Amino acid sequence: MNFTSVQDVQDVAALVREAIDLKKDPLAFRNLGRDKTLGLVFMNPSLRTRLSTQKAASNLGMNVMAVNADRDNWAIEFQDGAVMNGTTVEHIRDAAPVLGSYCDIMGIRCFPGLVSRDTDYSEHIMKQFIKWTGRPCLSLESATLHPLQSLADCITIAEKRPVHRPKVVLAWAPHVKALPQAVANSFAEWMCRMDVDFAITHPPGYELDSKYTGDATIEYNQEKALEGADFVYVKNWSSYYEYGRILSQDPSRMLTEKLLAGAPDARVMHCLPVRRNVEISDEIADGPRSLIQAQAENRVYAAQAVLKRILLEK
Ligand code: SN0
Repeated sequence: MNFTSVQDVQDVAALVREAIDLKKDPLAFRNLGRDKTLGLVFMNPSLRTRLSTQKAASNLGMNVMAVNADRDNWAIEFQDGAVMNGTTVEHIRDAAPVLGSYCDIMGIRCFPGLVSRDTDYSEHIMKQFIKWTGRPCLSLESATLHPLQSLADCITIAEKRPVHRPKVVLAWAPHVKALPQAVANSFAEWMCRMDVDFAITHPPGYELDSKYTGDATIEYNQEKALEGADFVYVKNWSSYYEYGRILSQDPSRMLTEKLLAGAPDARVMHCLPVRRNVEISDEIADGPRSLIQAQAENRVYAAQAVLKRILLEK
């Protein structure tokens, strides 16, 4: 089993329950992963994903090896047939089987280049790791998706959900850099599988691929979208259709208390890292609405539930 998208999960609610059970007793399966090795490859920086996945694996008794492939390793070539007389030093066809021979399960982080939509959305880097390591692979955020984050978000929503069917709003926020669509795509596709009322608000031009957003309501008017929200998920992403471009830096879309006037009970979520006072105000980040730390904590149990399933399958 690979874990690269919600498509790899049959019953989202059951996986969320399994993660919540693990949270109550994290060491209940402390021997399940004994003598198994998890290899983590980071082509990009990480704080939470790296440490929460290591912690999850150690709760299951696994050994973990992690590399910052962007800095520590030989530069990897991903192009088939490349004449390697430039800056790349070894081919994925040579490097990945080595990793596969050392590890039982692999985790891969590979951000998009944000230059070519076709290249990024083909997930050629993740696919080559899957193909050439020959091991079950979990996505630690790929070019287009971040499923472990989304699972942690589903756990957080399940824990904090009100008695009624909650209204969840994914709210685009400004940023200084062009960011991937991965967190937003992924959150959308997981929300479409949860028992929630899901809406997305962003400036025109920031539409995500409808493959991920499904039947979600798209509401450009942010104030209207936020009205009556139970959960507001703040995230920046660059344009999908004008691929990788920043079309707006509208500061009025930074989430503040004022914007939540029509949503008195709203809890605020962000996957971190967050640019304070650009994406959300300090008053929100430090205030009682914030679920940001709860989400980060739940990353451990998201990773643990997924690793447990992969280990039980082998
Ligand atoms: C990444 C993203 O996909 O948006 C990782 C989120 C988990 N975020 C960033 O790269 C933020 C970089 C920055 O400069 O703020």
